[in-house]
Amino acid sequence: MLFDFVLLDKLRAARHIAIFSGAGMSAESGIPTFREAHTGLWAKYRPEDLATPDAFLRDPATVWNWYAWRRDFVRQARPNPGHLAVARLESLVPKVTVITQNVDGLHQRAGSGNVIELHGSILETRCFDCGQPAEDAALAAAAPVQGETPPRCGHCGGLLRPGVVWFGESLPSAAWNRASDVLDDADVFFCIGTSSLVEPAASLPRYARSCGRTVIQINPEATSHDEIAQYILRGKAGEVMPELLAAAWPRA
Ligand code: BV8
Ligand code: ZN
Repeated sequence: MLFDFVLLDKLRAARHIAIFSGAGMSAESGIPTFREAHTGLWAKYRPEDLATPDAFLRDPATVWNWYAWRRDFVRQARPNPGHLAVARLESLVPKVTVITQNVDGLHQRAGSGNVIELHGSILETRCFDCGQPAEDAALAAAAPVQGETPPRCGHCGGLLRPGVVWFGESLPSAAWNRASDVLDDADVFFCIGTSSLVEPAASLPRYARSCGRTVIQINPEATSHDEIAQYILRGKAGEVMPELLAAAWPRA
């Protein structure tokens, strides 16, 4: 892939690069995205039937087991060259902040040290009632049999739930505030592997552009963020990101 020389200069001159990522960042790690027909996680289910507090209260076993299945998927997945290139940026630029919508922890496992999880983590579990985090050991011991209700909280007996942000739930205010602060400071704002449909996260690239940041879109498909990106790199994260770093820092 050939890259615009001005873009390469901007990357080399950047003091702070923000990486806003969605499910497409983890697609090449084998984790299904949400909206791709047939393979998408939600091709078979509707989000409102699984990723909401009401869905959980209506059918805790089904929701818990869907997340338990996804958690196993995530645990077996490996960071892909896209995650590794994002992590490598930290050795090439003074500051890198990853703002991810993903709940799989793959940016951290790739070595990124400054990751904001806007939608929580599927690897964390807490009590639906008292919010107390549940330790992994307790979880493993109480792993549900298909169709049984989720494990219970050791503190109040409430049902345990995945540590993710469901639809209709507010994003963690600390995470949202940290992400919003990045918009004021980053020079370059990558938007990688997101369909830009889920709010309020999807507004971040738009805010970045309105704050005068250089916005770079990496996605094999067009999305609404194409309109606000100065650079559109049509391709897969695991292919484009390593090539972009090699072009910008050929001797690094
Ligand atoms: C909230 C965790 C306040 C759970 C997720 C306006 C303002 C505020 C709220 C709303 C609003 N409009 C609507 C809402 C409500 C709702 C919403 O956005 N609904 C949508 C469906 C319209 N938002 C909320 O409820 C949020 N809360 O706003 O709180 C509030 C409080 C009370 C009442 C009302 C409001 C909470 C949203 C968080 C939901 N939780 N995840 C879980 O994982 O199960 S969202 C989940 O879906 C993901 O985390 C992710 O964020 C999103 C999926 O989006 P993407 O990551 O973009 O993935 P997708 O599959 O869609 O796209 C993949 C892309 O990758 C594609 O473009 C594809 O082309 C590309 N791709 C594929 N392969 C590759 C690739 N790219 C690069 N390389 C590749 N190889
Ligand atoms: Zn509890």
